[in-house]
Amino acid sequence: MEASDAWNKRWEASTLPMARTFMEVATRKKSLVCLAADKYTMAELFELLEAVGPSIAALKTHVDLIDDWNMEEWGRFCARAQAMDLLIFEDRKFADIGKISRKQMGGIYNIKEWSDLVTAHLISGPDIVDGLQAAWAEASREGGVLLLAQMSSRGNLLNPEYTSTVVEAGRVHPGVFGFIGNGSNADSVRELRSKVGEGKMIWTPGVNLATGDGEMGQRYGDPYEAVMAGSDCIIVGSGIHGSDDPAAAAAAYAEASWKGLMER
Ligand code: 5BU
Repeated sequence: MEASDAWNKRWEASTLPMARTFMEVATRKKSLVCLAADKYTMAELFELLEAVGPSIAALKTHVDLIDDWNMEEWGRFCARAQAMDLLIFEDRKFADIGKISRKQMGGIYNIKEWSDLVTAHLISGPDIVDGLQAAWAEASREGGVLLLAQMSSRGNLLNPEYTSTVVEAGRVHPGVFGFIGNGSNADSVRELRSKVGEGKMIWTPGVNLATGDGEMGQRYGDPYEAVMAGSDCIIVGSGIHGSDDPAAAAAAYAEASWKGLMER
């Protein structure tokens, strides 16, 4: 199947090349799954990637969680992810002013050199997106920013009015790849999609085949429901890496997400 057929309006309306790249990868792999690779050693990360790589379309990292992180091994890890046809997404949740966020793309982790996507809060204003884009430009690379319009955790402060403000600013910004939405609640995703329109991605954490409450305030909704409500990518961590059989779990999430896209 061609990505343009699978994604229809989203394909037509997308403004960022990276969004089309994602839609192509997802179509090749019949998966709208982004793995939240929340592991604490490089060996565990490599093992997880080998097991689930074929069933996922993107790899979400928290580079600062890893006890034995070093640039050499990280470079090999990213190269392996690219060879497995994955986008690399550092969930850094940048929030500072534009010039500092730009510099935080460098430093010891040098995120600008290997990330295709990063998350940011818009709390400091729209210049954060320009700062992050300037960092990728310095590295002669392209990237996309996912703005946090909603969160999955209970009691978060991103109320509907805040969500609307983020979407209004982000939907017209060429550096914005899309928005993070609350995958634990299909109605929230639907509401977010109505605000966003067709032109930007919505990616949703807080997704698990076992719905309900998770650890420390996390909440979970169903992957198929999230896609039906307008999510373009389900971000799944413990549902995959916490399973006894991560490869089989990843395949199950891929199937649920792809079914959602086909029916949507
Ligand atoms: P889980 O194991 O599927 O609960 O992991 C969820 C991941 O998504 C984890 O890496 C979080 O940092 C990330 N996340 C989230 O859970 N909720 C949010 O609102 C945002 C990110 Br933004």
